Amino acid sequence: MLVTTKLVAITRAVSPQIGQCELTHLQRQAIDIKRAQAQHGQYEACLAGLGCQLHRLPAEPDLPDSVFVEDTAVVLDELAIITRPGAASRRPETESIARALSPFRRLAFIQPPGTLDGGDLLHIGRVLYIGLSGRSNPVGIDQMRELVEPFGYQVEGVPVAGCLHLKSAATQVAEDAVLINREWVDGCVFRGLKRIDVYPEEPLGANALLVSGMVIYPAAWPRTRRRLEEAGIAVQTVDVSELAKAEGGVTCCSLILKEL
Ligand code: CIR
Repeated sequence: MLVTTKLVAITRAVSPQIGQCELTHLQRQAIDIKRAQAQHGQYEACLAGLGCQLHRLPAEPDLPDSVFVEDTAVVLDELAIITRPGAASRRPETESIARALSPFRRLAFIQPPGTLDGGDLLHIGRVLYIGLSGRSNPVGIDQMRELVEPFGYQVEGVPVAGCLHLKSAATQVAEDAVLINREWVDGCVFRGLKRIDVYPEEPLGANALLVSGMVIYPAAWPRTRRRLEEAGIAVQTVDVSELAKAEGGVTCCSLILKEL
């Protein structure tokens, strides 16, 4: 009998205040809200097309970065960990995410002084690579380790430099492969996995979202896309240029979980 896993994707509508988002490595540029909303809608349609059941949360008008739901939680089969985002302005985003996740998983919480952004967590098999970034601190990583080790996960703290999160620098693009910008993270961290380098002129191209065997990938990085395709990886592109002005990528706009 063929058993297919059902996936749920939690997303949140773009805040009309997204223009006031946190920015670390980018200069502020005007964001066209209508366009950002349309791009977000296409991203959601892409997830639905790949079989995800969408669980769409309403916009949080007072929380500019709240479309980037990935940063607020880490969802494993065994439990969901509600994070404590590194940027104080983003901490109120977690309350509604905890509510949305509670029907699906037992919840645990990162506690002060720990900080952790979901964008720093790369989950491959039984290993959780966690970026030591400007957003996630060693206390947050230690708390994660304590929460997940009883379930047989191994936690590896990974220094990242020059970018926002670990998943700005490396993401999984196949069962045995990562897409990586080695300027921002040491490639040796992923020994044992195939490493596909971003095209040098596309440093922001390492953020890809693997869903049901398909990689959702920004249209902005065609030369890196070609590298993925040459490696035999199926890619579906989305235009997320307005969300990218808020320093968001394709992983950050959803929380994807197995329906158990
Ligand atoms: C922030 O700085 O927190 C937001 N403007 C962007 C967050 C993007 N999150 C992600 O890639 N996981």
